Amino acid sequence: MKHETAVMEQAMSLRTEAYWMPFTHNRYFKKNPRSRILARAEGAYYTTAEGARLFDCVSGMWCCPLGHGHPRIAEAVARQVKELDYSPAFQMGHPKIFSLAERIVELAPVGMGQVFFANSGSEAVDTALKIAVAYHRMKGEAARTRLIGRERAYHGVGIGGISVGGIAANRRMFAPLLLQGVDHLPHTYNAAEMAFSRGQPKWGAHLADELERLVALHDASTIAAVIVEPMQGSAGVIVPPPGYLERLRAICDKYGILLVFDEVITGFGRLGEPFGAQRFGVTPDMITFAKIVTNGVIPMGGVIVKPAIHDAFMTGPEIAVELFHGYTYSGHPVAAAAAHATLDAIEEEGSFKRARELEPVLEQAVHSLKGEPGVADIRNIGLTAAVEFEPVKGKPGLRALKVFERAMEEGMLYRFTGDIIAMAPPFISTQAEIGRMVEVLRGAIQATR
Ligand code: PXG
Repeated sequence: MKHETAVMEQAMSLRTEAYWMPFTHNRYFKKNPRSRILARAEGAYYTTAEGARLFDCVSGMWCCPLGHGHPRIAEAVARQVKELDYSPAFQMGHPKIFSLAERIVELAPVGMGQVFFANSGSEAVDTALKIAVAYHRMKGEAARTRLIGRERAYHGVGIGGISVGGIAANRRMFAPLLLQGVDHLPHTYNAAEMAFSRGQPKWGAHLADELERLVALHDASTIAAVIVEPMQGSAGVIVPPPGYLERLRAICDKYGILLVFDEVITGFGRLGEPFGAQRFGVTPDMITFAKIVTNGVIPMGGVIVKPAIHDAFMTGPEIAVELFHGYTYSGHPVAAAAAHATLDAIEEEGSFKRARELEPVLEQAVHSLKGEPGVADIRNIGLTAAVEFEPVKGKPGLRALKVFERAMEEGMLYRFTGDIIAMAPPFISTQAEIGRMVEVLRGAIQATR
């Protein structure tokens, strides 16, 4: 109890000046930080420094679906820190990272072969883009350097990631740094055609044919890779129409272009299957992952590749480094221990099945918000959903911010971006908790109309 009080007191006597917060309205936040300071977490709930209990509607930031303070993961991490806290990542190894790579390949769609480790989604994406360009060069096609992303995509904040990404605010400040030779597919969202769709919207598969247009424009011999999120999470749960990813796959095959799925959000169960690739039945050439792989407890990311990509590098003298890329913390032993424990827990708790079971519960509940004031669209797939509002005139983003703040007073921590509220509840949620998550949202929508 003494410790408990100390945690709370420390949180309440904050000096906020020195900390420059990421992706945050710093000045607004620091005017009244108290209600947004988290002191503790357990299971599907946070406790704020003021002692309020918040249901974790987005599993941290999409990364903690097994719940906070998971004993198995906590023990594995504590044990690992004592056993082997750090091991050099280059030219040395430790057992857990080899076995983890094997486990991740087993979970991945059939046909994947190796894993390259990084520490975040952003690093995973930049790693995948580098591997794509280098792969073609290894194969004697050094002119294949062009990368194709998609509008509204979020691929993290590295230079590569913002270049293939499609969120204007993340790009315009840094325009001179963006990679040359990048093009974008159109996003697949069209409110008139698909508003209030449940799961995959029917309309939009033809938008994949835009890739044919880009190939005609640039010539296939200049294009290295196409990268897409199978489901766009950050943009507010934009779900691919049936046939869309399949067509991207077919066009990439036709022209020898690598297809990368950025599964930082969709990897490890969010869509009820290990990866989005399995959910949608399309196998890419590379998969990036992060977040759920360690249940968010220790940072880890990585890229899963097909053996043909890996093997293309395994030429030249045996004593030469094959890929001049990697991070001090690639395959960190504590992250590896956290990931093993997470995968153990996923197996033991049947987490993917649980996400599949809860999917219709969430779908049913969230679509009941249709008709509430200002609700412009509702989207869902797997254990994730988004509610989009008509913006307040001249003040984009204000509506969702008000709903977010109101709901926090009622014990719900959603994510908001623009005028969208996103939900991605923990796999350990009960049906009643999901019901309440949506009912509190309804109340907040009505109260802030
Ligand atoms: N790719 C995808 C598809 C992502 O969603 C990243 C890369 C970057 O990962 P790192 O670990 O570098 O942040 C992401 C991250 C949100 C939200 O609420 C989404 C992300 C991060 C923070 C918030 O939508 N996605």
